[in-house]
Amino acid sequence: MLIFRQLFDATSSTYTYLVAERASRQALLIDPVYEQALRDAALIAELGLTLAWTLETHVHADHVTSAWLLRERLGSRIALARAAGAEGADRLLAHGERIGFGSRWLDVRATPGHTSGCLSYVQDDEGRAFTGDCLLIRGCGRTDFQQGDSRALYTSVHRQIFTLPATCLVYPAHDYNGLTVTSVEEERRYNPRLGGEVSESDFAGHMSNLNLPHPKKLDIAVPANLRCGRPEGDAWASASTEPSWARVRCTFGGLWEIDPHALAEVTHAGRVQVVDVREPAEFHGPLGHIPNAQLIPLGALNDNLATLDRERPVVAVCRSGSRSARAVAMLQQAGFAQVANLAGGMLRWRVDGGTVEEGLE
Ligand SMILES: N[C@@H](CCC(=O)N[C@@H](CS)C(=O)NCC(=O)O)C(=O)O
Ligand SMILES: [Fe+2]
Repeated sequence: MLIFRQLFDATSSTYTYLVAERASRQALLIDPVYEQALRDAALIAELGLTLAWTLETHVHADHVTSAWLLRERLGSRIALARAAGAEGADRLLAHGERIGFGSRWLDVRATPGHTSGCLSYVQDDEGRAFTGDCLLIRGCGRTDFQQGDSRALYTSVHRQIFTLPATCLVYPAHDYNGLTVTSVEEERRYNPRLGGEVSESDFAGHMSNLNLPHPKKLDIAVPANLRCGRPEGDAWASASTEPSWARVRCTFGGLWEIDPHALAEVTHAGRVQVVDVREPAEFHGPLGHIPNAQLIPLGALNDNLATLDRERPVVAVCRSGSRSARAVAMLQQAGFAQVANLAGGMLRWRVDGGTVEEGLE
């Protein structure tokens, strides 16, 4: 059984795919986006997976890969086509090779045309193909830069993709219209550029008249991706960095969280403000409250922001972590930069042996 997730970067309309083997928890991430590294790492952690490889379908022109960043953080290895000409990868792939994860694998198919180093990855059971910018849903990648070649693209699609089983699902690297998935059969029949009776010359005629503006990030993305996403200078290296005021983590839901033991480390030192957003009866009730916590019920938070020090981190607390999650969002909206939710609230704080005032034993 495989675990499969399709993830989206709205800025570049890029799809990132997480594929993992359920039993071994070994995972692959195809075409990860730099600005989404925290989200992707959070999902991998929440699903209890180990990221074995990041795979690129090609050297992207419109976004920077997070391959290097994820290798730094998670110890994953980087693979892409030898023909892509990038430096810093752990493995350079060629047509016919396999990338394994647990007992499963993806087959590597060279599908040049959008770029000369484009690869498609086909699941071992041929249930899914990840076609990058070779075959898009009712479209295909442009062929007017990065050694693009419409005749090569035509051949790649017809020989490497359209020959897969009709029911094989096709997952592209982009969609600009909100479409998510297609199949080999559908594209063979309905792809207006490449399907049906379209010949190589018909296709070349279509492609030479696309007249698309160049991707906005072309000049940043291509050189960075030729380094597998390793930053040069700090122009964009600061994106996706974790706060240093405590051991906090970003959830897949985009919320900063702190665990009870990590909070205990910083409350001792008095480095954070603990804001308890429960009602007064709960604050003084059997669960007790964290020493030095400031009581501001959630409904009164927005009217009492002035009582908080904006220079010091704020940790929001409630009974179970739900109301305090809302408090974190409110604080962030009000411009507080360093905020986190106590995961599991007072219930988990007490289970984990955190000290309390006023509570029952
Ligand atoms: N407006 C987008 C353009 C992105 C673009 O050109 N995408 C390439 C893939 S890297 C493509 O082949 N697009 C096909 C199309 O737009 O039909 C941007 O600035 O990033
Ligand atoms: Fe591309």
